[in-house]
Parts: sequence; structure tokens; C-alpha cells
Amino acid sequence: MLRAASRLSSHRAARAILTESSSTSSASALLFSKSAPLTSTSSSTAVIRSFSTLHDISAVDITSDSRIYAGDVPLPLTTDCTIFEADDVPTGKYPVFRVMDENGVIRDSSKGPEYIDPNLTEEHAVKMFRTMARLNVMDNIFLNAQRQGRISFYMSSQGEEAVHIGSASALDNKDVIFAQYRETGVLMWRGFTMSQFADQCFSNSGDLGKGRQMPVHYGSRALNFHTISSPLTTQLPQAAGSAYAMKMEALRNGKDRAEGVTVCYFGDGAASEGDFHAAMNIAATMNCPIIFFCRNNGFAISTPVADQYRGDGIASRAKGYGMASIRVDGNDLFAVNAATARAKELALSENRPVLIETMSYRVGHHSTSDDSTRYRSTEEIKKWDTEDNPIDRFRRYCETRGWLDEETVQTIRDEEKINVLQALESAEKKGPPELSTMFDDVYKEKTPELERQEAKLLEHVAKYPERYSGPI
Ligand SMILES: Cc1ncc(C[n+]2csc(CCOP(=O)(O)OP(=O)(O)O)c2C)c(N)n1
Ligand SMILES: [Mg+2]
Repeated sequence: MLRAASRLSSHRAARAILTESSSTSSASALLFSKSAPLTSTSSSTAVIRSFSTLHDISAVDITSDSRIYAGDVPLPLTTDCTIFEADDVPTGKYPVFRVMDENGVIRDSSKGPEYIDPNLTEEHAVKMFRTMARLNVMDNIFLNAQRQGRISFYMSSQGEEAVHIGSASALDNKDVIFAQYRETGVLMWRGFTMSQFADQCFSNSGDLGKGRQMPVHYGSRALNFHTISSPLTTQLPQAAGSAYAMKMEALRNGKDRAEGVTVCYFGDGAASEGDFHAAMNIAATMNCPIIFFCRNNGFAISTPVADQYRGDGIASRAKGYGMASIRVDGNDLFAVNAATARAKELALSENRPVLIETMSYRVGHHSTSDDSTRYRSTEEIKKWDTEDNPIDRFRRYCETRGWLDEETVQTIRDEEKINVLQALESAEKKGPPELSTMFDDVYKEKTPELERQEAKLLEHVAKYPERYSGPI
């Protein structure tokens, strides 16, 4: 049924999307002009404020200020990339590690290599920018494709691009990824092609999953990216097990560290599930080399984090498990990158888990089944998108280095747009996977029951050929 639903492809709207998506300028303009309608008239909520009274944060280096993140609570900012040990956590609120401010200005240029890689090249920086831009362009075009009935469902990552690219660029493909669903940029950074994304969303014959999953439930064995599953938090205990297995394999081979770290992404909402506790505890007690990576974007669909927890977010929970942890500004690519690199080294060299909590804001709707203006104001969304846009923040940094300018940014976005549109058009033309593939891969070898079901289905289709089309 999912296959059928995903194959709503007709060429009726193909031209419309081509025209509609071809005239955007800045990142935020694209975000806003192309996101689903934002029509609420509810009152404005000021999200970004300045606070003069700080919490007790004596354990860390606080430079100047604090700011409001998810949950409307002021959090102190720090320029120290400190991963706190469980028995040495900060008093008061966990600080938020930040390298750049909203304008892309480096907060403390005296900081060392764990702050910004001194060997960062123009080529690498532009690649990171281009990947964030590609993700953003893809999101907007795929969202439109869903609105036109060409794909059945979509989930975008608007506002969280730096979380994806900042963390993915600190890892390599030997590191094993367990994702939730809003981590498309991580897979993109690893090399998943635009055609692979499009084929998956169209459930066509090119889809690695043979059309048996909802759109955006990507997976790639080649890229060490486990296939996404919808039930929240299932990936956490699985990831703990994966990290444990990788450690044991290394030990069996006479090595003291695993080939790669396991990174398990999840949302603030997923952290409310019981599996979160099970995974954290087993990873801590079994000394698993894993990064638990919580994307705190302020919402679990319509539930704001204020209704999700009473403690200090997610990072503070690490103490209870005897686990190291750090909270990071998720709109700051450099901070996410530095924290992930540090956490990876700690997890692998000392065989233990680390919890990262990135603070950002879900600018898009939860999914194409959601209208977020029913539970938050358009002003709030706009404020985040325009005043603290992760792509713009990094772009401004690159501009001050002379690595990007308006023209280059526009060229990059135009190129990416063409790339996305071509992949979409070509995915739409591909036929569905063969019907009989739906029985593959459940077990290594088909069980007699599955064989019986397959035979019955084929017999049925053969009996009513006028009612079915597509390859068998
Ligand atoms: C076990 C389970 N309960 C409920 C849902 C429905 N559901 C899907 S996404 C979601 C919100 C998750 O929020 P969060 O973890 O913060 O991730 P985000 O969408 O913000 O990226 C919910 C409740 C589900 N998929 N699985
Ligand atoms: Mg969330």
C-alpha cells in the first residue's frame, strides 16, 4: 500500500515545480518563500533575548551573555568545548558551547584547534556550505513535490542543517550511524546521491529499500547508515548494541579501540521514551564507544519541550547514568563539529559513551502531515529563520574569509536546484520495483509461509491482469 501511495507520480505538475523553484535568492528567502504556508495570526513570541542575570555557572568560562533556546529558558554561553564528566558537571544550567555568534563572528579568536581547525581550507568550507545549501534546496523542492501529489510524504530539516553537516564532517564512513528521520544531511555528507534520495521518496525500482518504506526512511549499507524506522527511539538500544559489538570485535582482534564510533541521533521527544533510559544505562554500564546525539529542536510534533521535561534539557541527564556530556549551539557548524570530534575521540580512546545535546529550532513543519502554525506563531518561526539561520551564519563566516560572496552563493544554489530537479524528474520516470521483491530480505531465506503468500499473490495478479500494472 505504501508503494502505491508513494507512486502518485504523474507528470501533471512537473513543469509547475520547475518554474516555481527557479527564482530564489538568499537561504532565508528560499526557506520562507518555499516552506509550507505560514498563515497563523497568533501573537509574536520573542525567542532571542539578552539576559543580564546569569545562572550560577562558575564551573565554566562564560564570556559575556546567555540566550534563550528551546523551552524558553535562558542558557549561559561558553567558548569552552568542555565535555563534562558525570562527577564534575556545572552547577546551575548546562552552558551552551558556541564558536560563532549569529553573525558568523568568532567569539574567541585566541582558542586552539578544538575550536576551529587551523587547517580548514576554503575547499572544505565551501563543500560544507554547498551541502547545507543542497539539503535546503532539496527540502524545499521535495516539499513542493509532496504538495503536488507527486510523493506521498516528506520531512524537512530546515533550521537544523548545521547540526547535520557539523557533526557528519567530524566523522568518517567507518563510524556507524543510527538516525531518527531528520538527519538527511548526515547521509548526504556521506555521499548518498540526489538520485538515491529521490528514488527512495518515489519508492521506485532504483530505491535501495525496494519501495517498502515510507519516504525519508533512508538507509545505506555502503555508507554505514542503518535504515530509519518510524517507531521513536528504537534506534537507541540497537545503537548501544552495535557499539558494544564493535568494541568486542576490536578486543577479539587484539585492538584496544573499535574501528569506528557509533553515533545515534534522536530528538528531544524521543528522549521521553523508555528505550532512552534502557539504551543510556546499558551503554554506560557496558562501556560502549557511542555518541548519543540529541537534536533538541524545541518540539516533538506539537509538544514543546516545556511540556516534555522539567529538568535542564537532555544533557543534564548524563550525570545520572555516569556518562560524559556536552551541550552545543546547534546553529553553529563549528561548535557542533568540534564537540563531535572531541566526543568521538573520547568514546573511542576510553571505550565509553558521550551524550551531546544540540540546541536549535525546527523551522519547518514536523512533516507534510503537520501545520505547525496551529501551535506556534509565524513570528516565532520567522524570527529564528531570519535572526539565527545556521546556513546564513556559516555563509557570513565564509564571506569574511573571502571564500564566498553573493554571486558564488547564488551559483551554488542554482546548480543544486538543477541537480535536485533532474533527480526528481528522473525518479518519477522510473517504474516501481518488481512486485515479488516485497517478500525479499525479511528472512535470509524465505519461510514456507512467505513462499505461500508470494505464490498466492502472483496467482491473484495473473488472474486479474486488467487490474494490475507494473513489473511482477
Ligand atoms: C513510539 C512512537 N510514539 C509516537 C510516535 C509519533 N511521533 C512521530 S515523530 C514524533 C515526535 C518526535 O519528536 P522529536 O524526537 O523531538 O524529533 P523531531 O521530530 O523534533 O525531529 C512523534 C511523537 C512514533 N513515531 N513512535
Ligand atoms: Mg524535537
